[in-house]
Amino acid sequence: MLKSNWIRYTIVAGILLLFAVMLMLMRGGGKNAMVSGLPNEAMEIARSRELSPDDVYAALATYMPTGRPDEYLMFASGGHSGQLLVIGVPSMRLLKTVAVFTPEPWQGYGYGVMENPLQEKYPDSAYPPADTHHPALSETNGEYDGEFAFIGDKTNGRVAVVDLRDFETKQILSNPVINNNHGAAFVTPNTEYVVEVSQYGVPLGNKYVPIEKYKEEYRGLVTFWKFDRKKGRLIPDQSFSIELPPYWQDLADCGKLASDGWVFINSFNTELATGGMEKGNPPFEAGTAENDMDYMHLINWKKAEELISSGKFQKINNFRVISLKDASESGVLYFAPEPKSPHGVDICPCGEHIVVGGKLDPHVTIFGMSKIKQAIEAKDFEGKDVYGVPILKFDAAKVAQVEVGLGPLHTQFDDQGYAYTSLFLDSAVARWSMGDCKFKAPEGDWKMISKIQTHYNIGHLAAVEGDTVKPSGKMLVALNKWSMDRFTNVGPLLPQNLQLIDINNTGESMRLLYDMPLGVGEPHYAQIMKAERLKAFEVYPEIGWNAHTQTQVDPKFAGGKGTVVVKGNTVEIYTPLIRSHFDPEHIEVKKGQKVIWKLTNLERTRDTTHGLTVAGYRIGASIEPGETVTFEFVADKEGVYPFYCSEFCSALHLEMMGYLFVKP
Ligand code: RUQ
Ligand code: CUA
Repeated sequence: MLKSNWIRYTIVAGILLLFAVMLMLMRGGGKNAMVSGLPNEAMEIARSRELSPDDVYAALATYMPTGRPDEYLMFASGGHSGQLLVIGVPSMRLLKTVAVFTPEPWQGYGYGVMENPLQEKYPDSAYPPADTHHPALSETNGEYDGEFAFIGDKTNGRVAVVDLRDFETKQILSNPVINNNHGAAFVTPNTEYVVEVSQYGVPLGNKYVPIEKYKEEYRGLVTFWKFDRKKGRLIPDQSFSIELPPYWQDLADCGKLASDGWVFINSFNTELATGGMEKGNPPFEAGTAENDMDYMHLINWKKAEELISSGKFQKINNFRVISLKDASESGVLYFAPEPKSPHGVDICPCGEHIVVGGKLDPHVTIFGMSKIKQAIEAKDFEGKDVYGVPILKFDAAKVAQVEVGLGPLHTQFDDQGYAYTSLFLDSAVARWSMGDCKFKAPEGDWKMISKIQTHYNIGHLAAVEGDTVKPSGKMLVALNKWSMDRFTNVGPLLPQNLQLIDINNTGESMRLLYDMPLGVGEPHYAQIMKAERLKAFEVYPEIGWNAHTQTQVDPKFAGGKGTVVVKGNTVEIYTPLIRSHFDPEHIEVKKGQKVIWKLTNLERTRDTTHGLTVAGYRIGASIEPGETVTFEFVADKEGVYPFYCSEFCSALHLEMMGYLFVKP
């Protein structure tokens, strides 16, 4: 064992030497000392740190020299933090926390800046806690286009829009019909719609109905939020929902190519369990797990659009909703039986196969879109559920089942015809081959191939562009719920563990490359995009830029001179910012006056952000090069309040300050 390790060390040392020589050649010479010294030094480090050859391989595969950007970007849910995290892959460096549902002081989000949706929606600063689950990158023809990201908040049934030109949240919408979600957000192949699916059955429209009427009056819901790419906004007036039975709808995926026009949603609790263990009823965990089969919901959203345009909808809280009856009678909604308490549903790259992980079943079940369409055409139903929804025969929709292990949840795909399913109970990733699919593996059969252990309790996994029409393969990240013994103990609340796994070498087993602890909340899902797809601003395009509308506003503020205009009881202040002063530096108002304060960053150099905080007032801003931000507040506390630039922007940054005088 030891001996073979040393043989592998020698190989690694050889590779390092080769690297060094290549580096030297690329640099046209270089310093001989570095080249001849490197392998020995590296060997010494490997020896003294007791690194195995696998460790050295992993280090080489993930290390990013300074100044070299990552090839991929992972957009991960920030879980309870309510935010969206941007992580470089393969280095697993956290690049940004995009403030979405929760205030964020550095970005000045939720601290009085008028130009953001949090301020718009919660002017009283009473922000509800969020629980983000599923980020979705915008797509064009089923590929990520690098323009927008969407993310769902499970707790409150909200969906948000992030513009990837500046990585800022532009819109937050609460579902008007239902107050929780889970299957959100998912996008259709051209981002026509952002899909949001409810989780727990409730009375529609936020009213009280006793639980005894669960079957009659509680419902599930899927909402299709129309996305206007030009405006960068979801448009409620052009959106609609479809009423669903009060089974608990779970994850969803949008069809593409062969299945374009369809959305697939898993469900459990087809038992219609209503819980109440304190009253002697079976608890939810038992009541929802009695049936051997639940129902995958097949939704034809193009048909649904036709119903909407022919006026076949009702309005709930002024939002268009297609009734369950209309949906099941007019070909919008079908069911296909799916094994026991399923969780994830994922569509293969060509759109033909729909993969379901039944969390209480050791198989993934693969359904075929052609078979489903034929069965619907032939009306080959086994019957209807209690709400009148036609149910396809299992065998008429199913293509194959692959036994992958315990607790299969979610599936991703690579470019070689392999699928990867997370196994929660096994704490592992299963790699299996795709059979009769356009993306079929060399094995040519639906077959289990190999497994890799993860640490621990994996939920989602994300492969590079692994849920698009063109997966890239190469790497995947396991998003583990527990980290247990992986890191230094930082108290009973432990970080989650994101593990980077090399899936490049299909001939060999998968390799674990990197553990990234994440201590901000549970990142449920993530998507990994090629970084080259991004077209982010380096600085805002014009001076006087409103980041919320992405337009230049009020060019008069671009002039660069500070002004104060008093109109009755309102004081309007225009403050340009440039290294290293505010203009004006003295702002005098009378107690009780309303202040409208606009600040513009005149800088055109990258990264010259100025900040603003004001003592005593709940104000915080990040004013990026070119940006204009606005505050409106009543100066209701008399006194002398220093305000200062909160970004270390220059050597005289500490001098970049002023006073707000609130006179009696
Ligand atoms: S899910 S519990 Cu995406 Cu597996 Cu939310
Ligand atoms: Cu501007 Cu510090």
